[in-house]
Amino acid sequence: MLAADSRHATAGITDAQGAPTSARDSFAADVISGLSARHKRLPPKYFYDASGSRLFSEICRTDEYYVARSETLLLRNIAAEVAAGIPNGAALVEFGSGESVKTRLLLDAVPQLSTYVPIDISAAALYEASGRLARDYPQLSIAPVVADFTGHFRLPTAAVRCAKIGFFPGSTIGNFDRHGAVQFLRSARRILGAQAALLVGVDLIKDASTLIAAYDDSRGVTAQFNKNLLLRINRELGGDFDPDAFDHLALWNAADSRVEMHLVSRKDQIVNAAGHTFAFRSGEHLHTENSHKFTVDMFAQLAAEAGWSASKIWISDAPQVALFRLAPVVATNSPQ
Ligand code: AVI
Repeated sequence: MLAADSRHATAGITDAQGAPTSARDSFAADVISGLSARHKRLPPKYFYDASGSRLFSEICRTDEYYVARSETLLLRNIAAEVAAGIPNGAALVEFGSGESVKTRLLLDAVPQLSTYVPIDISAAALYEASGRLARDYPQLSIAPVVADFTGHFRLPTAAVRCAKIGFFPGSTIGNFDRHGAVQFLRSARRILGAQAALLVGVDLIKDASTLIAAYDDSRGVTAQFNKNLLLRINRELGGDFDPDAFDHLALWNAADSRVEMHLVSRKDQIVNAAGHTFAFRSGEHLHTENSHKFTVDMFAQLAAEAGWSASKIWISDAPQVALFRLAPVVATNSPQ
């Protein structure tokens, strides 16, 4: 069933002074500052309009993008073990739930859950997925929250008194920089409370050719996904980008342990967007995404910085990804 207060659980978007801003204004401001910077860049969160989300689902079905496939297989194998550690009446809280596809593996394996709280910025996708889940899991209270899960929001009343299990699959943690990842894990700890656990999907470092192919598939779906950012600027901010005047580039930056995606200008060109004019030199890069990869130790250390310890780590078959179950570190008094 859908929880009674679910339609009200919407967090507003505010600027630094707390004044409400529209999503379009924030997008325009980020495009103007990103394209005016010496090293041009755009935040990857803007990939996910309706076409971008469709393209991302298609990426997950390409032969090369192992991240989603390895994690789904792993989750299927360990679901019963994950379930065993979850108390009766607990709430599952998913950060960035999208279509809640992997969630069903957990919901099927953990009948003792009382509540599911999917959190997503896209209201339409969230309510559609919640409606489908409410039909398929009638015993579960479903309490969706429309919010940017990296910002401030409150959990719905249905979940407040339950023990909470956070769920953050898909290696999305890799799209943050280190500071952003620690901030997110800290805020998840605050939101979930002291009795919580957090299940996080993490992509592991592997050979460069496997990594690069995953972000530059042979059918060109990832290239289309990357260029959709330019088309979105055209659609929503009156831009005149020609996507054919840019090449998609995926590279492995070993020093920073991340796959980077760029769009590379094929010529000197002038582009208009959001009421501003931007000059691109031939060969100039527009940096669109970082996807950080970890060793088990690197991620355990990052989680520790945010007050979590790894209580269990599961690793998939190759190409390897990991699922970490994190538990809050309880502060102990130092010995006298
Ligand atoms: C959503 N995120 C975890 C994906 C990733 O692997 O960084 C986004 C993506 N970008 C290109 N392909 C997939």
